[in-house]
Amino acid sequence: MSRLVAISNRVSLPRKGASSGGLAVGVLAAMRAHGGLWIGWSGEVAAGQIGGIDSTRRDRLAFATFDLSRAEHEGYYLGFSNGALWPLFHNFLQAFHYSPEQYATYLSVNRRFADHTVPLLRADDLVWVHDYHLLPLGSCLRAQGATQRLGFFLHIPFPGFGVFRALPVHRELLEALLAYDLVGFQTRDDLAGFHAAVCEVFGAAALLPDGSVRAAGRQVRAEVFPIGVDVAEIQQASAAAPATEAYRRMVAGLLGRRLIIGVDRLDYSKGLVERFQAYEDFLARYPQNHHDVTFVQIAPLSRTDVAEYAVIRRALEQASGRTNGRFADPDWTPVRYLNKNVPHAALMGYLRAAKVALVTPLRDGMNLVAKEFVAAQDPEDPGVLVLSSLAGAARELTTALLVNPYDVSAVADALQTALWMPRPQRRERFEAMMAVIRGNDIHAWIRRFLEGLQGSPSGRSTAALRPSAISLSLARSTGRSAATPRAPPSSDSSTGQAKKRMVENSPSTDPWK
Ligand code: GDG
Repeated sequence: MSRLVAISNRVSLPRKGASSGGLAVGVLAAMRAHGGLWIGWSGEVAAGQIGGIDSTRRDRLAFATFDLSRAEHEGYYLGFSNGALWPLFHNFLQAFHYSPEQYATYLSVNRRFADHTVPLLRADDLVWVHDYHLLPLGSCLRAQGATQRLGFFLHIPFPGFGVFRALPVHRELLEALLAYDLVGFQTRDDLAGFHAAVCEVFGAAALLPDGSVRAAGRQVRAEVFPIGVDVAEIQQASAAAPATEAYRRMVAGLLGRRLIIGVDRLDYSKGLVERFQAYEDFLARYPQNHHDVTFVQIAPLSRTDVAEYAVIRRALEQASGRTNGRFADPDWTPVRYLNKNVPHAALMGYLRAAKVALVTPLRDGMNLVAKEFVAAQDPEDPGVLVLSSLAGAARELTTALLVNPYDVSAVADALQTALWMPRPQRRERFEAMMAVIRGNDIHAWIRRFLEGLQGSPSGRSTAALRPSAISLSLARSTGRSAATPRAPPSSDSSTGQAKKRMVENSPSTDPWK
């Protein structure tokens, strides 16, 4: 098989016990299965001059990383990616901020990704680009002459056209996606959103009967590839967790009370405020559970530089304080709220120890925690998953207790139902979900996407294409001709000029995106 080149905003170097967020879980699994090269931002913001690319090998995998300048970090990462695309694609228009300057930086950083990538590519590489930070990367790679098969996977939802059109550059970005050979989405809802946008922007004739899109001189396949989890690894880790110190301490701290668990990056899309309200409502309306349950919410901080995240953090501190103030006794703390990163093995053990998982995002591309919770259960005595119908995972895990996360009292009722559900019913629901996540685990996801990409008609004919709107826009923003390939970056670690730095995932500095 061809070499795999994965490109994502942030490269997450494998580290023993390290936390791997949603995207990193998938990319790392693909790298481990196929070998190859992972290219992306180091996670470092350079104070002065930005260097070239840093190459390193870890666990027999190759990584090529580079730093961002402060202006790039602000405009591309905090600004357009996480201040415009993330909220918009999750239907949070109140948090959506658009700035043409940030968009220009987003485009120029995408071009820098291409600058670093093109010199490293081999003729028959399969290139797999991940997520919303890099929507126009395919177009940038093509503009620099890349003829390899290019695939793109969107980990987050694709919005309906009524929302997507609020982005002033929606047409340009949609057209940029056509530079790929294969575009993948988490659910059929996301694919439908993409198709709707294609029909609105390019006309209904652009949508072919098999779901491919033909427009702007390109043809691209578009399909659904729901991401999965490593079921076997989670089963092993969760079963072995009782031997770990972290697990023993957590369980000892429960004093025999039943555990309700939530695990989420601290993000407004995860519905944490509403979840805390639901738990408070549950304690108020079902007092028979007092002293018998503990709700542990693990919520490591993320994107702390984006204003909306500071707001949500304060709201959660208030909500947990209010619930504990209202219901706690000297010998019972109803909510334990941790802004901490828990090691993976212990986390899988916590999931197994829990009687109920509250996975109630207001919007989520998939939500791996829901699948991890199912995989981690003891098949003889499984816990119950309370799952938001607005998470992509709800499309597959249909025997979870599905809830609307905005309906706080309904979530409280579901929690009560889950805690008192008889074992035969729990097993029946669990077995149905297990069959789904086994049949579509992380390995199946990787295999299906890469087979799809390998089978795509190659992008070799692109030389004949007219420059796309995006390459013209890039040219405008940098004063360069769209048709002129850019010289590879001069500084490379192989020449010894690049500054060498070991990059680690710091648990407190956004290991995910
Ligand atoms: C994006 C999309 C999509 C969380 N806390 C800790 C920890 N985690 C791990 C979980 C899980 C991952 O992080 C989170 O994945 P999610 O899927 O829940 O959410 P996002 O990070 O928003 O991921 C999402 C995903 O990409 C994949 O396509 O499902 O919809 O938003 O694996 O276990 N891991 C450790 N300690 C923690 O404290 N070790």
